[in-house]
Amino acid sequence: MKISAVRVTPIAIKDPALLNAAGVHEPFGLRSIIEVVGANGMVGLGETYGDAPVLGLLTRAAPSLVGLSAFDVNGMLARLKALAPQVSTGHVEMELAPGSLASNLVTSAFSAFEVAFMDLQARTLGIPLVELLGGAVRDKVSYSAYLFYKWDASVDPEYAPDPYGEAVNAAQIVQQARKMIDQYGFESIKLKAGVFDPMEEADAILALKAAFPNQPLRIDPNSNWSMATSLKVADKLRGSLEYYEDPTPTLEGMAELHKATGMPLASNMVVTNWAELKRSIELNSVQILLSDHHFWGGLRATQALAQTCQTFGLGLSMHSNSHLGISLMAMTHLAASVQHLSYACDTHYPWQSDEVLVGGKVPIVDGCVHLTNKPGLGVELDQDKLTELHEAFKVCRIRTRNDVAQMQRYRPEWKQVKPRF
Ligand code: GKR
Ligand code: MG
Repeated sequence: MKISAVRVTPIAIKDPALLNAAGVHEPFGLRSIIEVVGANGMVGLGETYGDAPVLGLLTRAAPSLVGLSAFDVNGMLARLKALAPQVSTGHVEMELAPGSLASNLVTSAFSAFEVAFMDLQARTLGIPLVELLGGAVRDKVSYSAYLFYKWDASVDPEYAPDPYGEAVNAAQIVQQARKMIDQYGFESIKLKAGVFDPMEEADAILALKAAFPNQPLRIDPNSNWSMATSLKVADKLRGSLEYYEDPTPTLEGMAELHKATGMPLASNMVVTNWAELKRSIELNSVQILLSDHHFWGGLRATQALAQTCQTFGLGLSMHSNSHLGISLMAMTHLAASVQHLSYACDTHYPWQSDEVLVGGKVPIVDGCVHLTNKPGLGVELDQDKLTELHEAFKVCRIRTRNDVAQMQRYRPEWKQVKPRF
């Protein structure tokens, strides 16, 4: 079944002032929404980063995919590869924004189109997308609460008010967790760290443990801690963490930390491609790999990644960036198809107030997103919302995510330093 049109629409979605190792989230996150239209009139959906480098490749590639079979993902990859050398990024790259990494461009674009192709294939066959991935081994996928230190929206009129307010200490983090868990029923918790004094951040984990004794806990300072700091935090949190996510930079650093502490280390930062995975296995740097279909090469590549992790005795979980419901459903169909992906995935979704889907936000119930029997990803695009969020993109000053520059608006002396503590 031939593809008759491909549309790529950049959108800007409101994002709160979430703090991380690089700085602070800008008031808008950028996403690209992909529509692949089949000759049968059906439309497959995809979603990925909206940063200029990847958007450039997606937009350039779109017309070249017309006429391909919706089942020919290899043909789609060949066309992307043929175009990629002509795309020059000309942008500063930010490690926390994989959408701006030149090395990931083709893989990111492939992943986004692969989801849309597979959504169209599944809609054409009248089956849920998960069936194209071998079928569901679970009918719902667990997600963890994803807590952030953050500023209140009043810090800058560019931020839209959000229901969570400020969180700059352990008590406010516990409040944030309570609110998020009350609303979504999450059964595990991740704290984004790397912002304040590491011992205070470890205290926040202990406060969460006291408040939610049955919830598995994770802390992720995005490689912002030295070996000495990572060891001190490990001592303090021994027995309190499900896994210790990206405490310290480099594969060598993570291997040394694991050897010294025996703690399970997880990463979406030191293992971001197959070459790094090979090296990580050689060094025993990372025991739990945090996958992300957006830059690991799509849904089927992530299934291969799961198989590889299983073979080498590694655990597999999933991390996220700011995203909407198409990405959430792609993550859900993928995670539902992989037995080995047994940790709760993390999602930024509760932080997003905008949505492009008919009916609004995808429900998260008891911490889970449920699969349905609807064809494809099971969601439909709301064209009015898409237009509205595209208009927001047009007037928005941001073209590539830059949390460092955003922080410098408030603290001109701020620099990205790694590790900071
Ligand atoms: O959105 O600030 C953020 C996160 O830090 C994100 O950029 C990371 O990619 O959530 C991700 C992570 O697990 O490191
Ligand atoms: Mg992480």
